[in-house]
Amino acid sequence: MTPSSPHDNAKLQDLAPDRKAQGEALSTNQGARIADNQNSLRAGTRGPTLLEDFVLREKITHFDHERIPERVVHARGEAAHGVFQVYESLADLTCAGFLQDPAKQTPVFVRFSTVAGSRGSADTVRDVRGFAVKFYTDEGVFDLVGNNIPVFFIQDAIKFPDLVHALKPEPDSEMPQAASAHDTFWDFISLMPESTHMILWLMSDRAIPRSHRMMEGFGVHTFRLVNASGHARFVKFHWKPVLGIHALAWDEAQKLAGHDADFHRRDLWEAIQAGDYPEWELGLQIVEEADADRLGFDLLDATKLIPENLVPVRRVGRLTLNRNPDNFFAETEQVAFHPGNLVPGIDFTADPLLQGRLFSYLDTQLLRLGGPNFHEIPINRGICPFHNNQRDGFKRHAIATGRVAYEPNSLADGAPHEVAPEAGGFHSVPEPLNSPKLRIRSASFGEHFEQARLFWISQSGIEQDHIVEAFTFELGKVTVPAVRERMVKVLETVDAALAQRVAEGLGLVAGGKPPAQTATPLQPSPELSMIGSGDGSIRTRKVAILVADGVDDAALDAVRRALETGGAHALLIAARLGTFTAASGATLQVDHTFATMPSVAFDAVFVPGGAVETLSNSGEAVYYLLEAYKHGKAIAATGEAVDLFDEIGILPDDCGGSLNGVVCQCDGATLETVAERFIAAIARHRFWQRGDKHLIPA
Ligand code: HDE
Repeated sequence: MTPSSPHDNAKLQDLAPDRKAQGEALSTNQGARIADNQNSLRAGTRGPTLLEDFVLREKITHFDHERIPERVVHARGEAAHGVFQVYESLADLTCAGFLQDPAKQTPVFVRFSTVAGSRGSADTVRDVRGFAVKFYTDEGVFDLVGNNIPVFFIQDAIKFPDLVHALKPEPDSEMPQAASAHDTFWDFISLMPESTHMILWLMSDRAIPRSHRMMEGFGVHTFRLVNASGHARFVKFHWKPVLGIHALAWDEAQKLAGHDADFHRRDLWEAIQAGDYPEWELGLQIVEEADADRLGFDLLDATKLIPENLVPVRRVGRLTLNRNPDNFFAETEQVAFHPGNLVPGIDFTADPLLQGRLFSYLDTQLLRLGGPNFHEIPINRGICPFHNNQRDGFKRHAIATGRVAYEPNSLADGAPHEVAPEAGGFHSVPEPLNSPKLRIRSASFGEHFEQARLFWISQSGIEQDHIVEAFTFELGKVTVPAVRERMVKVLETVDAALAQRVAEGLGLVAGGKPPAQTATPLQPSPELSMIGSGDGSIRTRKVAILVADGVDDAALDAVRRALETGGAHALLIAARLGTFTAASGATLQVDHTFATMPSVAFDAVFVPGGAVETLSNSGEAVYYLLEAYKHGKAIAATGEAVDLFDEIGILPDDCGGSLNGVVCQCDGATLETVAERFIAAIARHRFWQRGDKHLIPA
C-alpha cells in the first residue's frame, strides 16, 4: 500500500467528501452562507459601498495577503510526492529506521529548483538545480537538502550572502533575471579561487538539464552514518537517475525559456500524470573515519568530491515520485526544508558550510512562513507522534491540553520524557574537540584547482567544447574587460587549452603560467561525464511526427507503434489544429501546431512520406527539422521524406553505417528496420558531434 502523505487529512475536500452532491454552499471563513457573490453592499443602487460589508472585506483582506516572501534563493521550483524504499537492510551502517527494512515504504516530498531566479522565472536557465528530499520517517522528518552538482562555490557559510548578492540581479537595475552572465557574478567568482571547481560544473551541461527526471542529486557535504553500536562512518549521498543524466543544447535552453518558461515544471507534472514515475537510486560513498586522511583532500571542504573511481557508489535504495501536489501554494511553496532535520543514525560533520546552513534554514522560514509554528503546516508535519513543551506563537494550530508545559514535572507523570539513545533517542557522535577559538580557514582547504582539472579531463571532447562555449558566452556578456581577463587567468590554473580556447572566443590572449603539476598525474574519473549514462531506453521521450494531407499513415502507424512500445510518447504536429486526411483516406487528429509545440519541446522528430510537398513548402516545417538537427536530436524519414532531408541539407546516416542520428529509410529497408534504428538513435539522447550544426540556419 502506498503510504498516505502526512497532510492528507488537511485537505478541504476531506472535510466534505462529496461536496457537489451535498450542494456545497459558498460561505465566509466563519461559515456564514453567502447569498450574493457578484455585488458589494451599497447605499442605494449607485451609492457608496458600506464599511459593514463583511463579505467584501473578508474576501479582499484575504486576497491582499495572498503573497508571502519568495525564498531568498531557490525561489523557482516544483515538487512531487513519492516513496523511498531501501533494497536491503543497512543496519551495518546506520540505525536509521527507514533504512532497515526493504518492505518499508517511506513517504517523501521532493522539491526541485533553480537558485538565482525569482518565483516566476524560466526553468531552463543555466543554473545549479536544488534537489531537496523530505523523508517522513517513523522516527521523525529527515531532510536531504541537496543540489544536482556535488560541490559548492564556497567553503565557509560566511561567504554565502556575498555569493548570492553577486549572482542575483544587480541591485541598481534589477537585471539580469535568473542569469549568471553578468558583471557582478564574474567579478566575485574571478576573485574567489575556491569557486573554480564549481564554476566548471556550472559551465558544463549539468547546468542545463533536459529534465529534473534526468539529473543527479548530491547531498554535497560529508555527513555521518552511525550504526546501533555507535560506529560512525563518513558518507556522501547521491541520487542516480534511472533514465540517465541528460542535457539540453544551450541554444535550445534559451529558446525554451521563451517558448515554455515552465518546461521542467510541465515535464515533471506530465510525467507523473502519465504514470511515467520518475525514479532515482540512492547511492552512498562510505569512508571509514580512519581512512579520511588518505583521500588527499579534506572531506569537510564542500568544494571537493570523492571521485567514484576512488570510492565507488553503493546503490542502496529507490526513490519514486508518483503523485503531483494538490495545491502548489499549500505544499510546494510552504514546504520548509532544513538540513538540521535529522533522525537517529545520521549525523553532521563540522563542514563549515553545513554548519552555517544549520542556522539559516530555520531562520529564513520565520520570515517566509511568518513565525515559529511552520512545522504545523500540513506539508511540514511529520507522520510520527511528537510531544514537547513548546507552546504558543503566531498561527499555533495544535490545542495543547493540560496545565503542564515544563520538564521536569510530576503533575503529568514526567511526560513528555527523554528517551535514551539505546531506546531511539537522538544522540550526537561524540566527536573529540580540543582547539583554540579561531577565525581561520584550515590549511587543508587551501588547494582549489586539482579537482577542477580532474573534472575538465574527465569530460568527453564534446562536453569540453560545451564548457568552452559556455565560458565564452557568459564572459562575453561581462562588460568590464578586467573581469574577463582575470577569469581567463583563473582558467590558466586549471588547463592551458581551456584558457586558450576561452581567451580566443573573447578576443584575448592567454599566456601566463601553465597549471601546476600534481605529484602523480591525475586519472580521469569517467563518472564525471554525462555521456552514455542511463538505462539506454527511450522511456518517456517525446517524439514529434510531422503531418499534412496525404501523409503515409502506414509508415506513421508502424513507427508510432514501435515508439510507444518502447515507452516514448508520439504526438502529431502540423501547420494547424484539426484533422488531416492520410494517404489511406483515414482521418488523423492533430495534437499541436508547429507554433504551439516547437521542435525544442521534443526529443526527436519523424517525417513519414506522402505529405512532403506541403512540408517542403512550409518555412515552419523546414525550420522545425533544421532546428531539431541543429540541437543534435534523432530525426527520421521514410519514403519521399528522405528527399526532403536531402533538399534542406540534412545529411542522412549511411545505410547501416556510422550513426549520426539521421535515420532515413534506405532502399528496401522495412519500416521495422527504420523504427529500430530510430529508437536506437533516440536512446543515445543527442548527437552532439554533428560538426555542421554551426552552418544550420535555425
Ligand atoms: Fe541553501 N538555502 N544555503 N544550499 N538551499 C535555502 O532556505 C543557505 C546550500 C538548497 O526547495 C534557503 O528555505 C546557506 C548548499 C536547496 O525549499 C536558505 C548556504 C546546498 C534549497 C538557504 C546554503 C543548498 C536551499 C532559502 C551556505 C546544496 C531549496 C529558502 C552556507 C547542498 C530548498 C529556504 C527548497 C534553500 C541558505 C548553501 C541547497 C536561505 C546559508 C551547499 C535545495 O535558508
